Amino acid sequence: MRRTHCSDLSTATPGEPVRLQGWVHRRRELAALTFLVVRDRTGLAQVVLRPGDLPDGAACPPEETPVEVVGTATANPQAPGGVEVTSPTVTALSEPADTPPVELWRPTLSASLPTLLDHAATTWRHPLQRAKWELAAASLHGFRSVLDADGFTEVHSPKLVESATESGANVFEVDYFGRPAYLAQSPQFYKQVLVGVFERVYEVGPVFRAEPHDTVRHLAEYVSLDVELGFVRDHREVVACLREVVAGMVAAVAERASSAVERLGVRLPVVPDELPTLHFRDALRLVGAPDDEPDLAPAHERALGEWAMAEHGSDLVVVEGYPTASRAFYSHPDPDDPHWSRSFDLIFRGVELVSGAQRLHRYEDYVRVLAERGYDYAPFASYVESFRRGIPPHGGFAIGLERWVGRLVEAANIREVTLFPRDLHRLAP
Ligand code: AMO
Repeated sequence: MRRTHCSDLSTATPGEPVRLQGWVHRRRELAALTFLVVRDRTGLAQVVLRPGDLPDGAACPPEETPVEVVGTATANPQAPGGVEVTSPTVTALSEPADTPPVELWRPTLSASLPTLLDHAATTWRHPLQRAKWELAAASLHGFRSVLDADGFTEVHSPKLVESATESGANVFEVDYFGRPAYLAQSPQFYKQVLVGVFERVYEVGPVFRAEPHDTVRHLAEYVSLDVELGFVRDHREVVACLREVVAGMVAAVAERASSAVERLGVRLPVVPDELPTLHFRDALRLVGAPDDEPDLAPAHERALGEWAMAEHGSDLVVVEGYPTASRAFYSHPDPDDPHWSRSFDLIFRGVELVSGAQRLHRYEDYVRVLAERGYDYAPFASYVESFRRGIPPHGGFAIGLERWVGRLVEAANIREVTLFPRDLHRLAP
């Protein structure tokens, strides 16, 4: 007999035999009846046991037991979807040794964040938890679809590398056959040199940051959605690509994760044709920060998010032209005033979601900038040497997946939307 998924039970013909597989979501034992709510990946279904449905002496399986239920589809207006399973044979497929750490059948999870995280393998089963990752999965689909349709090639780059890419301090060092290596902070160098092969590349993968701070928006490992494209005139072309990608992610969430959107009450952002854009200099003025501030603080980003909503009705705002000295060495300076760079950040609901830039593409510029910044050439040699073989003007960006989902659901803490977060204190589960 074919498996019926819980969400399809409502379309079963009354009297039809059905076979469900899932977990016991809730068991309610009344005087004459026992109600089992079975949960599978598609939803919930009600099973009704009457005396005699269980073999003599057998107990009804407790919550979170994986079960197979074979029974009869029966119309009942009070059941979810109007159909329930009656006269069932319930077979436990494995016997949980423990009761769940939190009651997963309750409509909302009332456990503290540490409890949710300590028991993540179980607590992610809750429909509201699962829904968050459904947003992530749909977003990834949208990200890939837009880029696949636009001539990009998906790549995978090494995660064991010989130099830091973003800043010297925040790297995890590992022993690589007796010499030091690092866990990649980003695929930055590889995506740039692969522009020399494929013109347009993207990568979805884990990156590692030895973040010394305990904040609600930093993880020690996160999923980076990296994009790099060749033959660009300036960073504005890169921002235009970013706009399409974000619009595609929102569209995919709306289309593929509509029930998660509904369950979580997600307010999907409207992505304007032209993203509101401010120069860094003007952004500082707008938030009342001193002119010589090298970067935007989280409070500034929050204020810019409020400004974008008040002035443009937009959840998104681009800040471009950060000071060259405060961006990574590979950022392209503004040719009209090299104090500023052709870099940008995208702020989503008051939090930095994306960093990007046009990059340097000439070998001599890399050699000069590394010397100016006092960096040792050797760890960068293989990357920089690639620029001697003809890499076109290019640029790109990276989106932090967990930040994206975090802002979509307006979570207070990035850990709420991360399957198995890694941070200063957490290495398990
Ligand atoms: P950056 O370091 O700004 O840029 O990172 C890009 C985006 O990644 C996310 N992010 C993080 N998410 C969770 N925890 C962290 N510790 C963390 N750090 C960063 C943010 C951020 O905007 N190579 C450049 C990108 C590029 O220019 O293409 C880079 O990695 O959403």
